[in-house]
Amino acid sequence: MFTNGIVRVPCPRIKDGITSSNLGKPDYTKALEQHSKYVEALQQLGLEVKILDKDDKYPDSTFIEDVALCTPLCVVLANPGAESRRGEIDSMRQVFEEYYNTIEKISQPGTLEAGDVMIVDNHFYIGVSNRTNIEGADQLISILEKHKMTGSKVPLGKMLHLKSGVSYLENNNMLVCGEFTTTKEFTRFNRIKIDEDESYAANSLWINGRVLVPAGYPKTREKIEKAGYETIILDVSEFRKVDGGLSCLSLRF
Ligand code: CIR
Repeated sequence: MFTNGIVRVPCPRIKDGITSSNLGKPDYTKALEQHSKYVEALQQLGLEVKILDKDDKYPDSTFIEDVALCTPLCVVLANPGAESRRGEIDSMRQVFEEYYNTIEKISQPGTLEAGDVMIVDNHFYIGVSNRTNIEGADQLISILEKHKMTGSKVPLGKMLHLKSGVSYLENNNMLVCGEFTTTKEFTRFNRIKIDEDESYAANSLWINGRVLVPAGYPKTREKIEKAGYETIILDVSEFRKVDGGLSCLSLRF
């Protein structure tokens, strides 16, 4: 169960965020509204949420999941592969001092964005992507092993981050989409396959027994409900325009 969450308010420059989509620029007012509803949902799920101020130096800074990996035993500051995001890490050490005795760090030439890391119990699947390189993944595996946890690398083809296409819903259930429907590391799970035309919703988010699902993906919602979960539907259309999904908007621990 998670007790804490950390989010960062979107900044006006979110319109300059990195994107591969052709959905237009985010509407800032709408992004703020959607973000507050997201925070309310986390609170409703029992999390104590720290809300960090917006930081207009970094257009993508609301996607705070990428800057750190929170484990039960330590936090690992990431080193984003996207150079425009590297400075987002700087202010985070101080934030984590309130929560963790042990703060680890991924360093050059290793790069890692925590959107590439999926936690299944004490094991961490690490996507090797355009943002997370082998060196970064190996550094993380060594850190995890030092703290008696384990990690393994999963190759990525097209997706931005590992969790753009796969989400663990606990109880052995995993949402999988696209290239991850055949990934051999995941065959041991009860895989719930997400249709290609709803691939964005593969980034749904389990929190304390319930699952946040993006609005507008009815087939995925139905599959998750059929698997026994109560869902909470959230509109995150403005974040989607800059490739952000539900998990990217918070750190949970
Ligand atoms: C980026 O490209 O870095 C941001 N525009 C979106 C980050 C999304 N984060 C995630 O999937 N964990």
